[in-house]
Amino acid sequence: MKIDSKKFESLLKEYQLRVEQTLDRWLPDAQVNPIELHQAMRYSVMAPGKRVRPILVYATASALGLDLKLVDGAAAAVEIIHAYSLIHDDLPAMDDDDLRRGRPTCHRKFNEATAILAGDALQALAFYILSHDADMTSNSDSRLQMIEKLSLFSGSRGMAGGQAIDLASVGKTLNIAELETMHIHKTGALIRTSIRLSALSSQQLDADQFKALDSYAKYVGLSFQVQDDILDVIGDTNTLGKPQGSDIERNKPTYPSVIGLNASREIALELHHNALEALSIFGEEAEILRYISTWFVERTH
Ligand code: GRG
Repeated sequence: MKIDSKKFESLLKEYQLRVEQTLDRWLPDAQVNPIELHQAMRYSVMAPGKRVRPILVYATASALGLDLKLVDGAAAAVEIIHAYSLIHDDLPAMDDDDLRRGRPTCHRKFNEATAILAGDALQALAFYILSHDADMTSNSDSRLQMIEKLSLFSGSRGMAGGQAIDLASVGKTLNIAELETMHIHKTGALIRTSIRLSALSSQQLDADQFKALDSYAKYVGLSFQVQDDILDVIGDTNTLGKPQGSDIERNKPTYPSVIGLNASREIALELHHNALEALSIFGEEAEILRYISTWFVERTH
């Protein structure tokens, strides 16, 4: 698809709206018992997030010429896993944050027990969607592989593992390789999975195309987090919707704290360059993915 920056903006809006409608369909009604739990799940998922992971699901599907209906379930599942991770990350036992997406965190709005349960229930809901969505691939082997990838990369060998490394690293000095490992797991794993789920929805993808997309996913997964580290230093709380400077305050190792702001910026741009390079076997159809990589390193929130 040939796009310019205006078209890119409108595609982002279209994908955000699309996943929000899908999420609304899958989330239990807030009036159904247990009411407080269902309210908390909706409160966190429907809060205004960027919907980066679903956007990647749809953009990859679009680059592969797939009907977006095929990946609605995958888009909702990755956003729901992300929402659960944010709820748990904000808990007093972890980052103990008061603000998320510009609103009180789930445990502040409700209570700690409800927030824990909302995260648990959301995690289960993501896998329910992947196993039940009738519009997804009719190939049960592909569906099983999607469930396998999401469970593997959100678990201890992916996102949850990265979070464990993150918590253990507070107050420690990490070298750049250790920092990269932490980020690749904590943030990169779910971003990479988002792209893989769309790739698995295609029955026509060859090995080279899969490798190229996975390589792109690896680079943008890391560039997104490097930019996040940069924004913790140069962003502002209102735009970010979460407290600026919280990594510094908590003495968490980040790219700027380990190598400085300028070198971090250079790494983000190098990752962006590598992401574009990875897509070189694709033509115009992957333009949306190229725009997303630019967005990740230029974003202000
Ligand atoms: C608790 C198992 C578990 C994992 C937590 C994702 C995560 C791991 C913690 C969230 C804290 C954090 C800053 C993680 C880095 C990833 C990141 C940049 C999250 C925020 O994602 P955005 O920017 O948020 O996509 P929105 O609100 O736009 O969806």
